[in-house]
Amino acid sequence: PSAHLQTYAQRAQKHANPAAKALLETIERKKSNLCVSVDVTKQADFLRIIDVVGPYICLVKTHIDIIEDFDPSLIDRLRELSEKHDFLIFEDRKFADIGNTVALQYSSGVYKIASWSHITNAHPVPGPGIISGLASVGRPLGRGLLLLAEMSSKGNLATGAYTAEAVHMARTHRDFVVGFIAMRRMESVPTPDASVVDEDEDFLVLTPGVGLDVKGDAMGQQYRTPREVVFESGCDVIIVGRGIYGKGSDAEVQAQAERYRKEGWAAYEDRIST
Ligand code: 5FU
Repeated sequence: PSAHLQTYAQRAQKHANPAAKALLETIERKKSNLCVSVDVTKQADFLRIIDVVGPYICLVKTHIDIIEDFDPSLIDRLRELSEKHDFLIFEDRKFADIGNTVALQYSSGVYKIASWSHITNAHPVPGPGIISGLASVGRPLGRGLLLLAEMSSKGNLATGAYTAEAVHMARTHRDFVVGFIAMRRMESVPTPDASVVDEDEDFLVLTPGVGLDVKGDAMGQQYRTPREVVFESGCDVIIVGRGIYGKGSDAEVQAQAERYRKEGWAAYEDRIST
């Protein structure tokens, strides 16, 4: 059967990439396909929110460059929380330059992303050299890469032939590209070279633009429900930001995390039982 009709545990066994395997195993163990995006600008808020939502998530998504009072000890605290609560880390860096530059951006600078982020992502716009550059740093560390094949925002250009080329690039770099940021499954996307098609293809699909209470924001974000994303569109992980951390008190943030975890998991259970 197609990957999205198998259990996360079954799929974990087929993945050779350590980050993809660990993510699938964590999802199964915690019964959570929820990734929380913690888009706040102060270290203290960042750590407090992650400690509150930690029990309910498989993955935390960061934009480390929005933290105003960043210092390297934040990474130690983040690592401690990831061990305490058993989740992985995804820096949503959206690399988008030539291979040589992204290798430096990934390994070096203030953030040294490759040293702590199990998964990161890249725009395919520069061509396959971006994968080679990131892989030269990330593969020896057991990291995984997601390509942005689609986006959630209104009017985005990642559609049609661009999406198909992104999928093709992933199919030709399976050792490091473990999946996509996309709004639906990508198996049926036609590839320009049929020789790279694998009947057992199993790319992870992580999907932002998830919300239960509102349909969008004032800057083009568009939300769908966990059921639309996981059950109807076959995606693997729901990424929720303001719908969870934007709710005020710790108790309310915790309640929202549990709510999205439950919704996402029920949608998955219904999907694999159909
Ligand atoms: F690749 C993408 C995309 O297509 N849409 C997104 O919204 C990434 N995102 C990220 O997911 C975005 O940068 C935010 O960090 C997060 C969504 O946050 P929200 O508060 O749930 O809208």
